[in-house]
Amino acid sequence: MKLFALQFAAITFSLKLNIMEKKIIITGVTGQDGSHMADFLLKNTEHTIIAGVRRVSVKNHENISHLIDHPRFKLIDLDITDQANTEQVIAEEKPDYFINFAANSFVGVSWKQPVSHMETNCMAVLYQLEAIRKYCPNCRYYNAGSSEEFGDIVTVQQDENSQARPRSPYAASKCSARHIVKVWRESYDLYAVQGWLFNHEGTRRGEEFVTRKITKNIARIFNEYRTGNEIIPLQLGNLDAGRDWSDAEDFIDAVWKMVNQDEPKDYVIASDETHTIREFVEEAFNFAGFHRGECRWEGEGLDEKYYHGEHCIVEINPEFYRPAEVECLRGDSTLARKELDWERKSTFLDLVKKMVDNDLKMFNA
Ligand code: NDP
Ligand code: GDR
Repeated sequence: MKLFALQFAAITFSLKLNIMEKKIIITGVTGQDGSHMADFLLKNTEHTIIAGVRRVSVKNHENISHLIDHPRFKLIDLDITDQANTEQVIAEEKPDYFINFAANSFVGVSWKQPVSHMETNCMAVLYQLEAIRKYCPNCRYYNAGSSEEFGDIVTVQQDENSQARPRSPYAASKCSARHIVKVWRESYDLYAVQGWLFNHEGTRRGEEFVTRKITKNIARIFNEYRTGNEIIPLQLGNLDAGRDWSDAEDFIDAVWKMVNQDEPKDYVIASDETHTIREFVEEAFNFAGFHRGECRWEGEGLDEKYYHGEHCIVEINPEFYRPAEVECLRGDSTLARKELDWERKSTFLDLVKKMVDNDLKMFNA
């Protein structure tokens, strides 16, 4: 009787902490968010991670190399654009959760590859939900939505009721996926959600995204100064676009909370602040020792340049402008803070400093 009571108490405790072992498929683990989610779940739960990766000729496992030998981390082949592959994986694994971070995630290239964006960011979601409906309808499903869906905004802050006004093939694909998630949720009573996550960055951010491009190039320029080599300026596009930036690590538990509510619901996750690319540049150079008082902007439009003393350190290259721009974004995460009891930990300046410090260290390692 005593043993039974002890066992019962242990089970209740496990349920409370959500530490009963479950099977979680995560896609996009080689990328920023998927790798952080795998770290978070291995650290905070007893669940097994089934990490779906597509075959590539040269392995790009930098973000997950520390997890490869973990006993609860299993790599499987999964190309999310392949319906047969998706169905076979879901039928075989019957996961308790499916967290879909895989995507063609670079907005800038989506005008050049619109079909592949639609296939990866939208059709893949349909394949996943259809397979879940057939083989494991109790699986909790998350698809990564985006603030880009709000596009040419009509309100200062964007929340769960803001209109979808996409400005790129990427954003259109995320809006289409959102409709699919909603229809499958309502038609088949699935637990399926798609959060609107605003920009989130960090030391695992891809190098073509503007924040990482800035901090990596600052490390290079810092080194050119140090070694007395020619200073090659960093080339950027639109400096005056505004983004709502956060630290990616702060968003992971918001996603986990989103898939663990009583009822499925979509939330905005954001810092609720806007900063321009220009501000990011100034703060990042400042942290690297190119102090604001020693730097100045000169010129206008495509001729604008940022100088440190006599050295040009930033110039404009029209190649990095987009056919249509999302000029400004600023989230309103009131609902998530209230209902998910979620709070970000890092400020904008914490994020800039963390990225600069990391890249300076990496460059000079
Ligand atoms: P990343 O670009 O860092 O990672 C994308 C991942 O998707 C990579 O692991 C990539 O694998 C994988 N992938 C792409 N195509 C396929 C495919 N056909 N089959 C299997 N895997 C594939 O993105 P983030 O981590 O930054 O973003 C995660 C998700 O969140 C994306 O859906 C993105 O659109 C969305 N999002 C991101 C925001 C951000 O600010 N970071 C904000 C809002 C939404 P591989 O390594 O093989 O290329
Ligand atoms: P975004 O991120 O398009 O917001 O999508 P990105 O960092 O690419 O661009 C942000 C803003 O910076 C301007 N910009 C430049 N951008 C890049 N990449 N390179 C440049 O040289 C440059 N110069 C200026 C852009 O015009 C833009 O206004 C990211 C991705 O993670 C998406 O997957 C995600 O959905 C959204 O954030 C929310």
